[in-house]
Amino acid sequence: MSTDNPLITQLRSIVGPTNVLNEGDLSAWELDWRKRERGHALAVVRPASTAEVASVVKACAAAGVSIVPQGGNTGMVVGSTPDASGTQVVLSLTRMNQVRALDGANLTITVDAGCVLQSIQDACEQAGFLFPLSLASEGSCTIGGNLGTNAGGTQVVRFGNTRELCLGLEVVTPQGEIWDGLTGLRKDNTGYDLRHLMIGSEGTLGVITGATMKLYPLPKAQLTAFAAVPSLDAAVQLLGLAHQHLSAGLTGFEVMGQFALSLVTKHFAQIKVPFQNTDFPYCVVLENSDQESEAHARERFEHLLEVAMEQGCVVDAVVAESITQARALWHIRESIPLAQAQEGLNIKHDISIAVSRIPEFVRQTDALLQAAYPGARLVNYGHLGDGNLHYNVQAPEGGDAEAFLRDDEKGVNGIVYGMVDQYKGSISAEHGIGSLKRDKLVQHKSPVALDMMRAIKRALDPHNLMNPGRMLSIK
Ligand code: FAD
Ligand code: 2HG
Ligand code: ZN
Repeated sequence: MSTDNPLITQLRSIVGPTNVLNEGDLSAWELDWRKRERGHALAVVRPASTAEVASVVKACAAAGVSIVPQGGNTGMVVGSTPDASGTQVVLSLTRMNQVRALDGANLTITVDAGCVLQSIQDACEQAGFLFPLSLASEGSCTIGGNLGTNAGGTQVVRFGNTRELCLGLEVVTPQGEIWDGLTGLRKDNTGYDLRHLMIGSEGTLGVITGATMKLYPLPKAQLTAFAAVPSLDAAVQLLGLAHQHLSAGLTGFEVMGQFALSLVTKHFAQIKVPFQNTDFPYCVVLENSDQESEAHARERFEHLLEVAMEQGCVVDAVVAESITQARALWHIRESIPLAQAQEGLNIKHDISIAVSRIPEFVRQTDALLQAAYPGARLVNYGHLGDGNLHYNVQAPEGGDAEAFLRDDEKGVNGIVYGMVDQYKGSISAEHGIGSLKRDKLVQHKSPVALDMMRAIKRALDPHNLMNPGRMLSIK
């Protein structure tokens, strides 16, 4: 074990020698989830407390060494792994994984930032509460990463993004100071809201070490349906009916194109997908959570589906009869990213457009892509309930990978993002910018907004030591 570097020696004395990794296979921390980029860290440092994080940040700041905060490393935009220079410290929060307090009367839970999302959901459920943030990566992503990216997921239509679920943060600043904002207050108008500045800042403004999050009552019943719809327009019509009939009971509304579903069948033969080999281009997963009873939930849900069938926006549907069946239906939807990874080269677009305009956007953009890249395969699915599409494109089979990845205005990204601009949409609805979309941010965000963002970054992190090169480039 090399001890040449005085910073490494200092870091070892702060977190203990076994929690500073700088030898052997560090791919779990250095390689991003999509395997797009492999970086090289000076060291991976694993503190166990907020005080240790503060000391690590102070030591790195004194040495002029930059820090990459990392949670579960499930991010989609290459934001949590080091660059290739071998000079950055990866600050992994996963040893900070304790629930600090659960306040039932205040409907809040306070947790360490390294808690895995699923462990928070489980702790809340055991105490009789719902923590509604839900993503397919919940078994390994952390709440710090969810806050860092302002993650979305499948329940946003009812509960909002991670931002809407957060009532307080504890943050270590780029200077190594600790800001304790874990108030749990629902009302607090005492100046700029620093919590909202930190949420979605992708590790560029400080290290989130703790969070106070909102809880909800557990629903009495939850029903899930998988419905075949004749078009994307029909899916939007169904969403309107679902809002009308279920109101706040509508907790999930996901759309999936048939090609996306066919990849699940192809790569995971054990998963049974309803309504395949039919003429219907899309399927929808809908979820109804009910605070009254199972019977009440079923009556409302079945009525909604009847009306939708009468109006022709649903052609066929199955309603889960048990929790196991409901999980199986959700599992189909959640398996799409993994099936896409198995299928090979793809370009992801995590976009949002006003829900009402999504069908028109998809018609026009599909046509442009097919004209430019004959045989390109559209893996179109996502959180239709909140207007967030994963409008992904799989390379044509046996096609030229280099031509497919061409990244100018005539390339796949250029075509899609050009249309997103025309529709006044966003190029990143929930995954963030990282390093993968940093140049795209400059092209698609207004210069005024970019100037304000850079001013904030320079004020809080004048030496550009927190996740440099991610989200914004600072000269
Ligand atoms: P990481 O990947 O480790 O980090 C992400 C970013 O946050 C980095 O910029 C990092 O520097 C920063 N960060 C991490 N921890 C901290 C901290 N403590 N303080 C400050 N900054 C920090 N995302 C969605 O929004 N919705 C989805 O539905 C969704 N589904 C997914 C499904 C799959 C199968 C996978 C693999 C990913 C999915 N994601 C989704 C993306 C990813 O899971 C989320 O972005 C998640 O919030 C990242 O959490 P993490 O702990 O893995 O963060
Ligand atoms: C999802 O909703 C994730 O499944 C991943 O946000 C999306 O892989 C993707 O494009
Ligand atoms: Zn998503």
